[in-house]
Amino acid sequence: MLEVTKMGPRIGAAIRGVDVRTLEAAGFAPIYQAWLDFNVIVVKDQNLTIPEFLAYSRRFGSVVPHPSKSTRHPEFPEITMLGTNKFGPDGKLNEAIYRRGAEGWHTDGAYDEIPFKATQLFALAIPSRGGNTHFSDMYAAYEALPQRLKDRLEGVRGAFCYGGRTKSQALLNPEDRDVPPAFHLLTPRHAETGRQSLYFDPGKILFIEGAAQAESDALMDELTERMIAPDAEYSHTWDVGDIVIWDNRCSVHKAAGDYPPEEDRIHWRVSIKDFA
Ligand SMILES: O=C(O)CCC(=O)C(=O)O
Ligand SMILES: [Fe+2]
Repeated sequence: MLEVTKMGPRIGAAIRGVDVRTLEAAGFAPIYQAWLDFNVIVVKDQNLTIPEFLAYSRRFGSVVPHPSKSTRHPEFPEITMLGTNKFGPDGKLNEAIYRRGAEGWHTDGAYDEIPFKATQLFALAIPSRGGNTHFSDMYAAYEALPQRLKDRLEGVRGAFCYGGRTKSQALLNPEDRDVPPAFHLLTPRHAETGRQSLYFDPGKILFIEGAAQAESDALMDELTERMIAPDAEYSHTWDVGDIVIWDNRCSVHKAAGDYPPEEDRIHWRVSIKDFA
């Protein structure tokens, strides 16, 4: 029997009692609904091969390769490896791998014309301490904005690119750097729930369309301050065998980046877009 347990005050739910390898369509429907309702869901106690993880991921949408080619699995380009090859040949810790996703709150794929609707991770190795993933609800962030900001941002788009204003693109191959920005509404309505959220990523946004530079900068600073609303967070403490999927349309996340670097923390990761 599928059991759904709420985890954070607003977002995050754990699902037990399923084996995602043998799910019928009728068994998947409540999982998809729980994901829309809770924004981030954790399916516990799974034991998967890569093809099984990909097959399950494809129930949520099209699985697309991530632009960071150097971290793709050599046989399965749709799989990004997190936490492998952390040490270089000289034995030095590669910070771009160790701290991947830990530089700040973000939403995955905002640099794309059509960003990833979801990101899903499967945990293969988890350190003895640290290494959580933090999530925060962007519906709550929108609701908590002062009316003045809601009015100012209605129908307004931001320009986003990989690396944003700092231009850090360490995980990209040279030929994949410096692509033109993508434009997205800053307070969109979710295509499936119809709820309005804040869509913002301080590490990827370049400017706010139609605003003079000083106002654009001030708005970006204010949104950075306000994007984490009270009680909007869920911090996931991983177990091996967890599948976690989050909705990039209405949440932000960051890796804690605080685990002992000599220990393994390894995930398979997929990026998911809407069905083509
Ligand atoms: O490793 C994590 O906890 C999350 C990393 C991240 O930001 C991502 O996979 O998109
Ligand atoms: Fe991320």
